[in-house]
Amino acid sequence: MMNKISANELPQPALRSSEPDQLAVEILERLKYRIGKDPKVAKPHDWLTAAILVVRDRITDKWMDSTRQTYATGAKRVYYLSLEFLIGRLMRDAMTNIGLMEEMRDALASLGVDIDVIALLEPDAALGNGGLGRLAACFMESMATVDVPAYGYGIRYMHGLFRQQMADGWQVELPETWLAHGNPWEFERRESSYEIGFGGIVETANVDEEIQRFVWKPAERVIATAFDTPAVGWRAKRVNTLRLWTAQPIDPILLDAFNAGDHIGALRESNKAESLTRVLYPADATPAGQELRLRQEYFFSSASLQDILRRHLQQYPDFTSLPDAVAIQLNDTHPAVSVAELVRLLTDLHGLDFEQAWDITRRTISYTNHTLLPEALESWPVPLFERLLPRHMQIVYAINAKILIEARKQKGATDQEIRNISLIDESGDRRVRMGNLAFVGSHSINGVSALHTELMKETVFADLHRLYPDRINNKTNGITPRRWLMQCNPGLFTLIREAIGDEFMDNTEALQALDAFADKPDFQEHFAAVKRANKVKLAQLVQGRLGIKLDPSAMFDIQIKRIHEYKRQLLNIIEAVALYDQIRSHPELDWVPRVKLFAGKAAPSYHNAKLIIKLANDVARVVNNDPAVRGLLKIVFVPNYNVSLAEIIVPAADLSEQISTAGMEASGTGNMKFALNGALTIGTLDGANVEMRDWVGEENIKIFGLTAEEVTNARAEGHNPRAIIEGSRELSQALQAIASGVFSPDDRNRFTSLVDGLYNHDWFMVAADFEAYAKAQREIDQLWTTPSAWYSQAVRNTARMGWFSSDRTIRQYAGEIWRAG
Ligand code: B1N
Repeated sequence: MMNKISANELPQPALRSSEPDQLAVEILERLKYRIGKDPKVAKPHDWLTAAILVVRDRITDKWMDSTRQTYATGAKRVYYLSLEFLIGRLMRDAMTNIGLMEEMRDALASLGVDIDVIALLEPDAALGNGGLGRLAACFMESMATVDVPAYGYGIRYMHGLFRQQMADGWQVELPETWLAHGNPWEFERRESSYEIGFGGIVETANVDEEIQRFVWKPAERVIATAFDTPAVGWRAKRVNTLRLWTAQPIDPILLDAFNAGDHIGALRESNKAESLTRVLYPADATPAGQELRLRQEYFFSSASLQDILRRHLQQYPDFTSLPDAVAIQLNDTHPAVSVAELVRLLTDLHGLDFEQAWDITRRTISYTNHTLLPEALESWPVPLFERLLPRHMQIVYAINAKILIEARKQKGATDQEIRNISLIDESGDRRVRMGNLAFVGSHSINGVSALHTELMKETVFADLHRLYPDRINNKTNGITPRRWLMQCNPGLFTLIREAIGDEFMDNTEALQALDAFADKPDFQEHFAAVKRANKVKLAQLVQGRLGIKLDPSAMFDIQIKRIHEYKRQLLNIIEAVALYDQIRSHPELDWVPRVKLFAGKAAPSYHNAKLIIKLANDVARVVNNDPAVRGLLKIVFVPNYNVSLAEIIVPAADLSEQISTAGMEASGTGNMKFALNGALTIGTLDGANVEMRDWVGEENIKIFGLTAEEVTNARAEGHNPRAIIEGSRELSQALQAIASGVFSPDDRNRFTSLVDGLYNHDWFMVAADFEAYAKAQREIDQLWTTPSAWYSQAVRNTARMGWFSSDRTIRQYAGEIWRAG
């Protein structure tokens, strides 16, 4: 039997009194003395800031405890270097984790303020593009939860990921201004500032007869200043630090120029420095490629390493202990210049010899690879690298010489192997390969799912793997169950507690106990009711924002993620067009009512991705307004996808679309969020989908399409998409309709190029997988008609996803890579 528990009644850690009365006093105090407002004139935003300050102050007590404890115990510190942290809102997360959610709700209510209303005013911190940035945010929360002393290091972008608007179905990008009302979570640390150089020359100086030192004289310098945000773990066990750097000029104003009347010129330095940290590059899974990006990468790597070394010397006499006291994790190659920078700091500034510095560097640094897409591997033209970072260029050559000599002399590498492992790509214009630099500078190189890790060994890093066979390992991604279950889906959270008790709150794998409820009619009924309530909430949002009415009893079929050809939103849209045809041709059949919901941003320069968004909108307009459809199919593209929107959409999904071309999605993490919240997955054997199938059981997930191996073979054999398309009446009719302008009467050729691409090369195997996908969709329809069968599978998905908690991922990093915590 279920024992009744009221919603969100979470056990609290022992802090100071958390009575709502006491909290209300504190809120008023912050309002008055920190914001300078009388409650009578306070705006909703002021209440939000006051509430956050109260929560932040409570967290700060714990934060100091954590820092003191790390010093006292000499525990190893982990540094997570990432150019992206896709945080979203923090208030609910922080309140839940310190166990103050209900008390703060009551305290605010006693002051006449609705916490749910002010919570919506908190901007999303969107300092990331997609999965890679969100993973970093989940890791920050999990590192604090599993008690690993850790710092996240990144950039405090003034503008995070752009805001997406639709203009006649086309994506339009607008700047995002998350700092417009200030940021009550952060502490500016003026004292933690470092000089960062660019350009200039390298001179040599003789230390004595034998030893020469290199002295880099940069032509430009800026100051990196730290802003710290606390990262609270579950039950506030520990609070870690997210340290984000901002760039400032050394001379804020050139007074001589100003006094001479050159008022714009007087600010040139200032503008140049500030432009360094002004915006996040909006490309996902593709390299940004411009000089400013390399500057950003070096800027935050150097600031972080200087900070790490300074902290180390406060506690230890020298750097021989660095690999035992410090672990530095590079989140993809974006901070890979850290390998050369750490060698530079240890040799040029701290006087170690190259061999010592190299040994310390390699034992301290480790690297996570997040993509195999060949075009996504970062490399920089040698002339650019040399001009911007002349000393680092020398160090890269020195490392390269060491590695290549070792490979040739000790390991008998062939010419081809030498070419492939070299840090310099000589195949065209010479370029510095950041993946190879990160690899050779690390003791551990990990992939983010089992399949991805195996493919790393076989493809991009095949030769390096043969030379260093112990370095590549797997750490399958995870998601924090606090944000992605407890907070975003309170209905399901409460239902689970009533069924199986509280253990899953501290050990997500205890969700397994839910398996026993999967076939119980009354539990299924409750589960379905929770899902329905979440769908009603999403339908209200869609109605409010787009004026489109959704039927909550229809199947909510959802694909939300960055728009990318390899993720194959196009496959989904084409199948929707085919279904639209079928519904009209066969009105006599019992079609399952579906809502197909899309959301996601396209990189502003990614032409085809933007065209796919337009296609989704064009198809939606026609389908949604066709009376012959009788509301059986609704298509919506929800603009401006971000973390907060995901928190509403994910709990409302019946079906999760994870349909990337096999071998191309390194892991995926949205797949995990949906399944944890009781959606069924339709997906390919790609990324972490493979392991999800192993955990939930193949009878509880709908897998279709080519395997990674089959994709590779098909490409090698020169597959023939035209023949496939012509062999499928459904597919060719759908493509004809799109190509001939049925959905774009105002510009009939709008989508010709997209369709031609499928006929002529179809790199992403849309045609090849279409039939299998359409068949899988009809099987899903069939399952939907038997609710007891559907919910039995849905419950089993929730029950068996516990392993995909980022707590598990972080324990594996801590145990197997960092040897920390
Ligand atoms: O990283 C996620 C994975 O779950 C996804 O499968 C993967 O696509 C994503 C350059 C990237 N890989 N590479 C990037 C982001 C920004 C950029 O400028 C590359 N993102 C991923 C977490 O492992």
